[in-house]
Amino acid sequence: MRAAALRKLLPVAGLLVATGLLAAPAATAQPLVTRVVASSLDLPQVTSHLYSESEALGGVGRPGDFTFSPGGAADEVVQYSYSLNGGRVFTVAADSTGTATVSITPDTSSFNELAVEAFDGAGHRSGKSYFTFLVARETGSWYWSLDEGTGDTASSRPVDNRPALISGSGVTWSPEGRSGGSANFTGAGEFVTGSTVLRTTSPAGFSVAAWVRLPALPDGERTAISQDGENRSMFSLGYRDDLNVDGSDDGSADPAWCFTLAETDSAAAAETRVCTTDDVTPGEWTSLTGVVNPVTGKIRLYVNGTPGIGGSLTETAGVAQWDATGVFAIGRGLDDGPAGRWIGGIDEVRAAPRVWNDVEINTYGAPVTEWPEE
Ligand SMILES: [Ca+2]
Ligand SMILES: [Ca+2]
Repeated sequence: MRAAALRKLLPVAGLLVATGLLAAPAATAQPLVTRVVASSLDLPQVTSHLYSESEALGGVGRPGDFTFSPGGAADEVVQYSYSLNGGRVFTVAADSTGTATVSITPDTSSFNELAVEAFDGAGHRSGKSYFTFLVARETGSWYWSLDEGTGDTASSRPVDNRPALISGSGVTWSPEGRSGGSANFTGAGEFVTGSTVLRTTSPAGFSVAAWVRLPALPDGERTAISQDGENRSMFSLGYRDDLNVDGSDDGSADPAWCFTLAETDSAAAAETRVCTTDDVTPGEWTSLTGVVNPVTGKIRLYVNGTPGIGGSLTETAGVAQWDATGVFAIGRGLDDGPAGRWIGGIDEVRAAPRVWNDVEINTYGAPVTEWPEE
């Protein structure tokens, strides 16, 4: 039946329902293809923790939570139907407040359209709300192999529009690293990009990772990777020896891997941090992965992959509280000037504008397997 013809019939169908000559759809039934009840509910509201109507976020295959709520305060919604991009129609029951949250995985980048309709217990329906959101293409991740071996620039992949240039002194290339070549630092210089890499307050969160090697445990805080604000690194991933991490009452600080977030862009800012004393071994290549997840409200530090493969996971409540609009640095932090310059090796640096899953963390961060000799 053509839509125009259907619309002409709708008032008639509504009259039939009102007079009991035609049954209204049951609350738990699949929504009918033909509209038999005139709209009497307001269009439902649709929000998402991750996806946005104005900014490309997430990615194809990246599930996001979507919350449906009644359009009108008096609407007693018991069920929603929804479909993505005109595909299969699903239903979900509303809770006692008339809201429902579902996980939906976009199947295409750029524009996606979610159609949502509300139903009450009397079989009234709202008509469809359309939530159009933008899904990011998988090009917003950055990788610096540090394989160059010569010159003063580390190029980025998959596109080289965030090359990192050497500044300061004491930065040299090494033909050996975790994979291919790497960079060595003496605590006097670093690599910096020409512009910002991550939007640190993105609702999709972010993941940053580096393979690091400390020939000897250095003094003080040492930052492998960070992103600048005006005065302070918004995050820094690296080594510290100024915190009592092991939880005992010994009162003494411990050598530790840490992922640190500054709560404001000031030199004296309070910090949210996760640290571990696991696998702090001089001379060993070690993978550090820091993850900021705004959906769970937690920050995490993984060392040598997830616990599922023998790695270490430490987490705490925390979110990125401000946008760091400065450069991305490899080999230093920022704290009222360059701070915590690295002394040792860094390799295979990555930055992703989303939360890595366990497979990605382990693909990146699993230690090189050393088979026992027979
Ligand atoms: Ca490398
Ligand atoms: Ca201690």
